[in-house]
Amino acid sequence: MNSSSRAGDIVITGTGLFTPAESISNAELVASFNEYVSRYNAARADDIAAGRCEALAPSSEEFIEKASGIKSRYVINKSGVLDPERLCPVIPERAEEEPSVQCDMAVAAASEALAKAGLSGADIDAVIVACSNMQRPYPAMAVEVQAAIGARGFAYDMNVACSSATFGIQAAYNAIVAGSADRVLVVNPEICSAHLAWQDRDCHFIFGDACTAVIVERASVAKSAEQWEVLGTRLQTVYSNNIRNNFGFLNRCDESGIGQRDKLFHQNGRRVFMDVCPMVAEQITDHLGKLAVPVDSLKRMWLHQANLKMNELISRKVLGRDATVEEAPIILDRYANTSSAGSVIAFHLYKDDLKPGDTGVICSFGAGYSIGSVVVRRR
Ligand code: CO8
Repeated sequence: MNSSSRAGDIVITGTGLFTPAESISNAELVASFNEYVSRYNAARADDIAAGRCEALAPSSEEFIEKASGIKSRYVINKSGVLDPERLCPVIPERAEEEPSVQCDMAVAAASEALAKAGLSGADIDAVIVACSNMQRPYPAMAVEVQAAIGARGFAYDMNVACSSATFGIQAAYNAIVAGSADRVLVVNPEICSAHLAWQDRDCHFIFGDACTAVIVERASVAKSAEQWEVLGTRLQTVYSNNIRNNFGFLNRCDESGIGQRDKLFHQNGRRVFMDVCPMVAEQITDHLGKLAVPVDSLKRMWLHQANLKMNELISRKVLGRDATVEEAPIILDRYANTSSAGSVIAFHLYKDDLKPGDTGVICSFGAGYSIGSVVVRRR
């Protein structure tokens, strides 16, 4: 391991993406949801007629696409989600000797990132699993991934909801600056389908599953021809209950709360939209200013992928005009919101055409509230 680095010595050299094999279109989603609603209302017809119970309202493809820009989403399991009697993925538990589901996703994404960086697992000396939901509290998923790829050093899990990837990249950057690692793998295995209330029409369309991986390393040891110099990272958190999930290990200590709606993702989506967009635009603008990167030289914004209108508004505020699809690429139309993976999917899929010297920003935002920006320049 080398002594500590200065800013400018740290590069992103590889990215990877695992996309589940199955996907669900809005038409399929709405058909199964509306079947669930018909059955729910029919089973309670007398109570609904007598005003003792409220009828559920159907969902619509038109609303989903207009409100969010989402057309389909990838999921680990489709049949369980679309079964109107279940509306939850079927993901069988595995024996303790088998790799966990999140480890499998992480290794798939990491393998691509390692190959792109010209590295093997043994070259990595720190692994960070950064995502919204861990499938178990311990042993850390990151330690399992570290063993699975044959990495050295240390590993740990961290969670900052949708901002986990950028917070993970800053943690990797800091580890290299401090001299505690040379090459860090950051992976974001998001199984959002397992934390989504598919019975709730306000949010049943929002999320999908995916895993991304990023290799952050000291420039002096990097082997890859493709290098993205990290010009700077910035994080911000402001406490809010507007996006929340109360699932946790204390739930069993109060039986009255077990299985209640608040133990899955819930949000005040409109409030989130209004609160977060200005904060994100201000952070990007201020961060670029501090790094002396003129806004009109910015070639790309790889934004968190939650809502099309949010991204249009944020990029308009930053640029002072509408962004083109090249400047602010969208992947949520086919992936939906994959939490922390979203901005990295955009970076992974839409960076190859940029030239040496071109600058862009990876920016995530979500629950907490949390915002992370990573400004990169192609070498
Ligand atoms: N079909 C038809 N109508 C509907 C539907 C539907 N499916 N859903 C709602 N409606 C109705 C509403 O009832 C409402 O009717 P009315 O006007 O009569 O009251 C009307 O449509 C409008 O509803 P909304 O005001 O809710 O609609 P919006 O235009 O605000 O759109 C969105 C809703 C798309 C949710 C939007 O507000 C949004 O995207 N907000 C931003 C949210 C966001 O980015 N959240 C971040 C969450 S991610 C994160 O950080 C957490 C990580 C955890 C991940 C793991 C979990 C799974």
